[in-house]
Amino acid sequence: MRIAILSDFHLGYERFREDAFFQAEEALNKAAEMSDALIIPGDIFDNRAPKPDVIAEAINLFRNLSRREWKFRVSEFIGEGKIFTDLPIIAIPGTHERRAQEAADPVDILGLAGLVVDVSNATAVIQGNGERIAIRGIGGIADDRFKEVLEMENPVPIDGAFNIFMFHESIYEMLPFNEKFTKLSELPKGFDLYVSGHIHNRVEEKAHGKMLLIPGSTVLTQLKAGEQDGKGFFVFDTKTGKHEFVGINSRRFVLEKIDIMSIGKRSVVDYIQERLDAIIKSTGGKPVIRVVLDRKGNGQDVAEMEINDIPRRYAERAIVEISSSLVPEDAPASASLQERSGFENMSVKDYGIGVFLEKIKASGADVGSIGPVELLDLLGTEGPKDKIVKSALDRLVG
Ligand SMILES: [Mn+2]
Repeated sequence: MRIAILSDFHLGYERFREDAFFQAEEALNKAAEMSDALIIPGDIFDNRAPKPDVIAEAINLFRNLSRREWKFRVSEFIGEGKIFTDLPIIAIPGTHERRAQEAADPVDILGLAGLVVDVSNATAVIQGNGERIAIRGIGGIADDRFKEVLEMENPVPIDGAFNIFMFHESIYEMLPFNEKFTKLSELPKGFDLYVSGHIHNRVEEKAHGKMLLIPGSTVLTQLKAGEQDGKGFFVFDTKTGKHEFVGINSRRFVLEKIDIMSIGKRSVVDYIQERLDAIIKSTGGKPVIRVVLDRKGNGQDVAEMEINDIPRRYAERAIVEISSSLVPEDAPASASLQERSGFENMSVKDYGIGVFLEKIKASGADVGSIGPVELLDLLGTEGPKDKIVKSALDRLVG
């Protein structure tokens, strides 16, 4: 069976709203043409409470897929929840969609509408052609709780099937700046293929000797070095064990570092524009170009006003951002370099959670079994405030 792995569409992402939709559409349609099943490891939506028009967009996308002639269907569902379709389109919510445990998240809506099979905490089996493919999912949760949930749920493969473990989490080997992140060796054993979302650049790794595939997002979000590769998805063939990456027509991102010292006597403005022209020519379309000026040299007379005017001048052809490198003249040891790259790699939400955790720790408050991250989620739930506070208190002291 050919399994397509697509992730992190971020439908409704404000900055590139149209890109998010059209690139997800292209990826889904292309993947459906090429494969027998689609598995989506989280962050279909950018937000846990998407606006109605974003939900409508998503329903349109998935309804088109549901009308295709799928050769194989979901034949078994083991675990929590219910399914309302047997389409071989299997998904979990990611961290962007996460809500308090009992609350419905937007992937639940797609599940209830019979457009996807939600394996947040369940296994779906697709049967056909003498093969059984079992997909065990765990929806995105806070990084500091993942190991605990793995212990509690103890996901195990099913006998006589090709077993896929699907999750949505930070992995230490890819993001080596927080000891709490799960290490490859800590993933549950015995699966034939591991699949995750969350990381927005493409990753091909091994876990317990088997492939771990992370396709990356289908839309630009973080604008960091890893997002310079084109976007797309994986197709994995369970018969041969081989996989391929299939590109989509996505807006390109280029990170251009310019060391002002190296330009010599030439005009900085001219040099930047030459680079921009060359990049636009090579990427096609209207790329996002982030220029980082390293001003360590500082000896040059830099025409600041003219530099600041470049993005406007290129507005028709590219989305240009120009900033100065934050590396101080006497850049300190590598430890703080690591810290900086850690911060670069972190989403605003993860950073916020980190701050909340520190504050709670410092206050000495005991948040017991609920854990600070779920408490934060619960307090952020929409609804009558007295009810939310009461249920938070119940979880804290009850
Ligand atoms: Mn994401």
